[in-house]
Amino acid sequence: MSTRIKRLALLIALGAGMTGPNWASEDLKDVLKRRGLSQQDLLAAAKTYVPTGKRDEFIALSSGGHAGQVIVYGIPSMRILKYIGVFTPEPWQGYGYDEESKKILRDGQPPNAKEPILWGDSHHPAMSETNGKYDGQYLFINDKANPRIAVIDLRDFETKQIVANPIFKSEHGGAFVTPNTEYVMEATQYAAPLEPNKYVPLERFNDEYRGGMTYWKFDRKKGRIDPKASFSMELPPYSQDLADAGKGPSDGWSFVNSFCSERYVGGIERGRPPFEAGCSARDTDYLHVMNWKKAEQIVAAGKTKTINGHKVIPMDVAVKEGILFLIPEPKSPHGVDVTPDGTKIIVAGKLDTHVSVYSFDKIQAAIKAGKFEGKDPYGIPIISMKDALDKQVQLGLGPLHTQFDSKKCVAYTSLYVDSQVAKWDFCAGKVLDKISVHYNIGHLMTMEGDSNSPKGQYLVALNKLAIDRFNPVGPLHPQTHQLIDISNDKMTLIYDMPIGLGEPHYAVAIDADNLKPGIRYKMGTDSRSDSPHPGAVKAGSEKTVKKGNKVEVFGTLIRSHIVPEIIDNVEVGDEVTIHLTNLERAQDETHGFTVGGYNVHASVEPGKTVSVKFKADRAGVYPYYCTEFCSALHLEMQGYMLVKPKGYKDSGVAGKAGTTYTKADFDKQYKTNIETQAVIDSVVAYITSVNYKSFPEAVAMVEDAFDQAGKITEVKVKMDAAVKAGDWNNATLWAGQWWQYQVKTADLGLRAKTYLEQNGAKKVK
Ligand code: RUQ
Ligand code: CUA
Repeated sequence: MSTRIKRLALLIALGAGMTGPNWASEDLKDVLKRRGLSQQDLLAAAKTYVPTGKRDEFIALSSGGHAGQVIVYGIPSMRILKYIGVFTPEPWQGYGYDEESKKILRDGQPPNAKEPILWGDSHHPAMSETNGKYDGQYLFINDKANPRIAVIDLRDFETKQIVANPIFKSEHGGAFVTPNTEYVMEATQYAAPLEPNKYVPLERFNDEYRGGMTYWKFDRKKGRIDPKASFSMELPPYSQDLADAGKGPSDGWSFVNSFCSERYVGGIERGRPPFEAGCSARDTDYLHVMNWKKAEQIVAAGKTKTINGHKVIPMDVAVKEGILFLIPEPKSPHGVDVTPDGTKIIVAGKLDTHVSVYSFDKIQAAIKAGKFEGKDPYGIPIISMKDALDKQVQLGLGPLHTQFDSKKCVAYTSLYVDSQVAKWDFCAGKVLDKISVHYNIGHLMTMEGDSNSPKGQYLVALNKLAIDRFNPVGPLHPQTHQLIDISNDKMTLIYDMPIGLGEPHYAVAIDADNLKPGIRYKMGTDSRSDSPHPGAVKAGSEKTVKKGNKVEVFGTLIRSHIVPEIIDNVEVGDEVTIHLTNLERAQDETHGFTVGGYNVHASVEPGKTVSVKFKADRAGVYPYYCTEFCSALHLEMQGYMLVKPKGYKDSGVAGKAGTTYTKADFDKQYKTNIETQAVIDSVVAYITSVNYKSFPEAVAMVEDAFDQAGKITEVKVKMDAAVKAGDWNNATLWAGQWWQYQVKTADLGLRAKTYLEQNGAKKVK
């Protein structure tokens, strides 16, 4: 037997349940002592540990901060599952290195940018909702620095679209969705002229600088934002901050807080007090109350102006139509959060120890009665705080954001300055509990905490500073998420998770059962557009087409070869496009692709078609290969692209490539194949001896194994023809290919066997 076969046989023997020697082992008490763990630690470990092979209850989707990505992790284990490329290139997924994803990044470039923007300041992810509940279909996230909103499809966790805001220069209050994801909201942060690249001196700040709120229309059927059906509402230059949509009784309304309603312009270098002084001079700022359902009708009635091709409801129109109101809120507020029942709006003031609970009913009553305390400089009616307020509750220093529990009236608010989370009752207006976090918490999130039916159980504190919590890794510390158990009256801290990607401002978490991601694409799919890819081909139809100076390759990938394996009709200066379809149907059988020296990379999941494109501007030999360790012969999943100099003439010097094989070589390979078949047969015998059909995972592996085995017939025909012709070279090589398919079959068979053994398959014969 060859060593490979021996190894296969050994694997099978082990799988059959050989027992090992009896090693001395520690018990729980020993481990607690050795590691200095308390009962409390043990309890926390028991609450968070997810045993090998088991899955998490909730899936968190966190902003990747400056990395412009989304981080996916499980709760309660806090194990990171994936980083999704969103606003920035993500090499593993080929995001920004293949043509389909490059287009998404290109289409999402802000109008005032010239160079491609390759970073993002992503802040707030939002889950799509149906009737106010997380439906597990889409995720949206914003970029503060370069106002953009991205759409991620949760069937494949891929970014499908980025829309650049046509009128903002900075934003913060996004992404927040309305209860049926009719709109994705995005509010400005720093006011500026709404036209792109328009110069207006700061002296005209009050008159020509503006804020705004964009309502991006989401087309659920297409799974994309429809920019043509989207619109904005012009707002005063008040540094709009965070936003939230009404729900239940307040559905149809939206809320945005603001800071710097002083409209102060700093200038330290000119001897002026800084922004921070001038922007916190007054005791109150404004909560903006906006009716988006009515705004929709106003847009339909054409009462808008157009700026950079985008419909904008001017402020005076909004005032006249009665869809825009202001309410004073305590100095420099930060969060604004609508309660799950939609009756209250909670605003926290960074510089106030209180949270202010506004009553939606009271706001509506004031609007109906036309009871206003005055107007702001832009004519927007101001409802008095007294008329809108339900209560104020003193929580602590630096309250920021609020999330909700499954228990009625229970809310959690982050206290930035105190580095604490306050658990409180917004109906009774009293504090229930407080817990310290490490350190300076920004956002917090509970499970499905933005929906109308939060699930409670866990809370994650997204802290701004880690300081001394982890092993030091230089002056830049990891970001930290802390997991808190909120299922009991008293909150308990149960896990510290460092994240080496920052700054993750906000996160959302969904019940894992509410997600239904796919495992493969329909063969030949362009995953970024969800449509059949024009470059897709079936096995056997691969081709290379050259037209003028354009070379187009229509190739395929399957364990363990790339078709074509040689691309040699390229001349310096040609534009080369390589389309690749992954022919696999098996779960997790991803292939990657790159050509050295050309900054291209593709991740090609089963069924997907991806294109890479480059200008072959240098002559030479460029190996290409599969970049995922996909199979035993992964390293052999390779090819050559040869780029000829212009007008290259072959010198005519004879050369040689490869080894020559004899009949003896062929016989040896043939013998190996026969032995391998015996191994395969024994695996098949095991699988068919148990109830494998009751295990869909095993059935899929078995089908894939038969798929691989099925390719042997064709290869054998070629081998036989070569044997007949006495062509021992090709006979040996085709016999070798037969063996490759056997190895893949055996690999899958063994995987299925292990799976069945570990999952309690029962003997049926
Ligand atoms: S907010 S600074 Cu989400 Cu607290 Cu961005
Ligand atoms: Cu395909 Cu490695």
